[in-house]
Amino acid sequence: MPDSTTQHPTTSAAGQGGGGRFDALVIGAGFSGLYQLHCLRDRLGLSVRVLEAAEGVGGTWYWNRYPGARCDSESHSYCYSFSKELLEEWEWSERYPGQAEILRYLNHVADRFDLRRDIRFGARVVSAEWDETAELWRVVTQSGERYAARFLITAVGCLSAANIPDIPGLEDFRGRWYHTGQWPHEGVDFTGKRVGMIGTGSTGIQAAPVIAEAAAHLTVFQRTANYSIPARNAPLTPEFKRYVREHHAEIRRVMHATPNGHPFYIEDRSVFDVTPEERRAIYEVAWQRGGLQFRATFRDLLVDKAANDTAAEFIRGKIREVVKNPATAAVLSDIDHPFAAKRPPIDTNYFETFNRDNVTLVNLRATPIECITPRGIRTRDGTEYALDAIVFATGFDAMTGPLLRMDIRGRDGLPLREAWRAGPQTYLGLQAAGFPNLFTITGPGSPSVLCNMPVPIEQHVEWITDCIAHLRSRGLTRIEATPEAVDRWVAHANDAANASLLPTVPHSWYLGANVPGKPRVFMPYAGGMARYRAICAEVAARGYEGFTLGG
Ligand code: NA7
Repeated sequence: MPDSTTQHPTTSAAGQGGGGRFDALVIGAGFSGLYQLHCLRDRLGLSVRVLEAAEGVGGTWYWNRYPGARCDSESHSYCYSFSKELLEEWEWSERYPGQAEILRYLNHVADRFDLRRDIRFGARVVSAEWDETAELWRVVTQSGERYAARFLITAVGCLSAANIPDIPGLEDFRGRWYHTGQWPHEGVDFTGKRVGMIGTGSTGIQAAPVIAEAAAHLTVFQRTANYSIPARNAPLTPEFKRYVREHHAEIRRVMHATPNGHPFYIEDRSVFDVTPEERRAIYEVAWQRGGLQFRATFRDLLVDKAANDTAAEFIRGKIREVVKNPATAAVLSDIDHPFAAKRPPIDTNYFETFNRDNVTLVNLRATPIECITPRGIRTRDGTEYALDAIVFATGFDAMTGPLLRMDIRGRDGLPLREAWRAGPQTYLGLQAAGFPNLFTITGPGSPSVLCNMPVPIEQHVEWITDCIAHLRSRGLTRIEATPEAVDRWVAHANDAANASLLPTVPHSWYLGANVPGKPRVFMPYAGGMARYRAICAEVAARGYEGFTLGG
């Protein structure tokens, strides 16, 4: 039912005044939050307030301004598809969109759909508590503003809580230090500086070549060696731009049919259907073509270790070919996990960077970091690396971090931190039992980070919108996942993960292993986006099976 007491505080083009009561509150104004606002306000006619900690829209792309920041999804697939006009009027310039271009795109979306007037910027949510009597979520921001709403939707992203490792001595470091996910907006000039970078995940692999070009010297501190495929980024040709303009519907069809939401199919052949020579030729073509499509060359790369070994060995061979110093090549190619079982990076000149005179690789497996000193970083063998700046490319408290950093309390005051003490437990990644009317876009248990993100985001947002419309059309005020449905989903998600090689990597952030003390639970749903979409549609068609509806 529409809430008759809902207020509509005064609006302004620059954002909203503080506090108030709404039909729905959305936390975050990135890809998810912007579209959720559009759907609830413009399709359902709800009063909605988006609470955003930053001073602008963009989410991930607002914060991650580190050198080389770029999306690993191809630009023609890394955008919304809900509006034909939006698809037709926006043209990407490069094969992979850079951070600045994506931020321009999201600002364009905010303006085009007149979204800013319902977003409160500079509003970091610190707590949200379910008021059972009033059937309202009561939300408080850092500055003490109070909000209330029947529905609360978190659009906080999966990779927004920075992970800064607790290395002794950081507070005494005399230089400057940065986390890639909290990069200064004015940029950082590394000219003439000695820079140390910790971390060789997707971020470090993007940043190292760009930092090395500016800095006097770059020292890369590698704990776990990583695979990377050349991105082969380039400006889009007029022909490709025309192809995209003329094939929007077809491109979306492919994206919706594939497990990862990318605009290409996974080849339906086994590694062992072809001869070793044919296989090598296939890998070579994929290597030259570049990008995540390398992973799609065979259907069994992510389920059969022996199949995966052939891709892994091919890439190790490439690293040894590219990197001239054999000792450095050995450290870079000494990779201890199956290819793509951790998030597979793609790069521009990453391995080539180690051929530069001003770049040094430190193998932390041989000599771990002991401490940070006032002058730099000291490793356990006593070597001190003198540095002017340290870059932490050390990733995020992924998926649960952004949710658990807020104090969310459900029925009977149950803290989400308690409910998820042994790891996140959700139904469809969208709801937790005991937290009525709380929806988590790309929450743990949804396909999220295993996909090209706009695909699950649009699906979740539309499903949530349809669900709220369903409740309102029947005069219902609440929906809550049942504990049984949560248990069944957790078991199904575990089975899906265990059918792949993904949970076999002990130090993966998919498992929460990068954050000390975090429960080791495989968090994203590995059953594939297309299958997930079908399951969600069936749940809705059966009257929201697995949820209790009331009011
Ligand atoms: P990732 O993929 O979590 O990578 C973080 C890197 O930092 C990784 O190499 C870690 O090594 C390393 N790390 C983390 N803590 C430490 C400490 N204490 N000492 C040394 N090295 C450390 O984060 P990214 O930002 O690169 O990527 C996150 C996602 O953003 C990416 O997958 C895309 O989806 C976009 P480890 O492997 O744990 O040994």
